[in-house]
Amino acid sequence: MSFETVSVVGLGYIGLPTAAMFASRKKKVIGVDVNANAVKVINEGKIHIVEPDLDMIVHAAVVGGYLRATLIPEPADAFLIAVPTPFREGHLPDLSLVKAAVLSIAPMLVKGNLVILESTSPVGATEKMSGWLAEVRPDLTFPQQVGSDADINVAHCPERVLPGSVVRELVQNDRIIGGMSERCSARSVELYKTFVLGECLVTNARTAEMAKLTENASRDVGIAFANELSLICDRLDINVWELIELANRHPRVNILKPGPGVGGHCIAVDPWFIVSSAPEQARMIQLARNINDGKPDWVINKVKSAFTDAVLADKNKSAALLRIACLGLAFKADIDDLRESPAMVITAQIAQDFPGHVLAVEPNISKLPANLEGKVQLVTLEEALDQADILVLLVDHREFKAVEKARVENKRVIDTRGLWNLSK
Ligand code: SAJ
Repeated sequence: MSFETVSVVGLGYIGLPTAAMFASRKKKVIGVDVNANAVKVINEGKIHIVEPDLDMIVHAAVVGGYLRATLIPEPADAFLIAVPTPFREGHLPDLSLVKAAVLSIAPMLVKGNLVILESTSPVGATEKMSGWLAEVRPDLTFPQQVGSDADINVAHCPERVLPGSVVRELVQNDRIIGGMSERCSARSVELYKTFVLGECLVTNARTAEMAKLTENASRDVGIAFANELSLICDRLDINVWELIELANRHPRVNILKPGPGVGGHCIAVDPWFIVSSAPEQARMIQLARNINDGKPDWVINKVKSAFTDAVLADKNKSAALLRIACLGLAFKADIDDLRESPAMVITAQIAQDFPGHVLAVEPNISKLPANLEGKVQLVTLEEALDQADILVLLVDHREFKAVEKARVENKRVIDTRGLWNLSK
């Protein structure tokens, strides 16, 4: 049986583009979300998130009648679970949203259905999910019971797309397919081949889970190395950006970039799923997390010293008139996503330490988030360059890259991204 109807549960940064991709290949797609506003917006042919090119694809899919969003699950041939898997107290994985999602589709399941967990998950989560389904549907068989003969096929196929390039990467990236049986994998490959041009690489569910976590932990460890270098170089009076550029000219060295810390919902979260399942063995992965999580405090201390220096240096200017401008609030360049952003953490802390002194520039938003409202002043880049005594460059947005060196040379600059090649 081929897949006529595909249901995607969770219409966020991954679920919505995935739903739109199936719809663009003329599958009937039922998108499910608990957020009534998201459902409404999507059914109007619009999107509730920012991702290049996605608006056009969703619009075409909805207008063409291939994509429909709903609050209540409906029967389908395949169900894809793409809900968040955050961590809770103590950096332990929280699978409650996955559980709620699979229990909501459980009553719809019929023999021949395929259920895929796309959400990044700790090792063993797919088996757990299949166990929850088996508990509430004793009338059906599952792969943990009868392998490839199961009524319901179950797999883990983690998404690996980069926010900002989701539409292209969904199609072009290779896809890891971790079936709970050979048949589960074969059915999943058949489904993804609807739109994936990359290779579908078949493995088991546990390896697929670990592969996704490994990719992000590998990047986190790489960034931690770069962040550690930035602290060492600061101490030794060496320009870390020049250092990395030189070292990277070695044919087998490729050091990532230091920054103000690691943000986003993936790289700063996923390594903890490895740590929680093997805490004694995952020593480097845990240390990398701590190094990256410690970077915002280091930047905040730099700002405090710069402020003290500025007060001491300019006796003619009242300290009350000093302005600190935080450039960038998003978690990375050229996006509007402020969640889990080290730039936000740093700006909020500086605003608390220096009330009345802080300006913020974020070209991708028009309104400050609630926690900064009334505490910092959202200004344009020009205003910040005119008014600020101290510039804290937090995000490598293209607007900031274009700033001429002459505009910033006479200010105290804390350049966490090495954009202006002034900082050590
Ligand atoms: N960062 C640095 N230095 C670097 C690279 C990144 O400080 O050299 C920082 C960024 O500024 C940002 C954070 O790391 O705060 C993460 O940004 P990112 O662009 O590296 O990654 P994400 O979180 O947007 O997306 C990652 C990707 N994973 C990998 O590249 C291994 C993506 O492919 C995954 O699909 C995504 O996580 C996910 O959903 O898991």
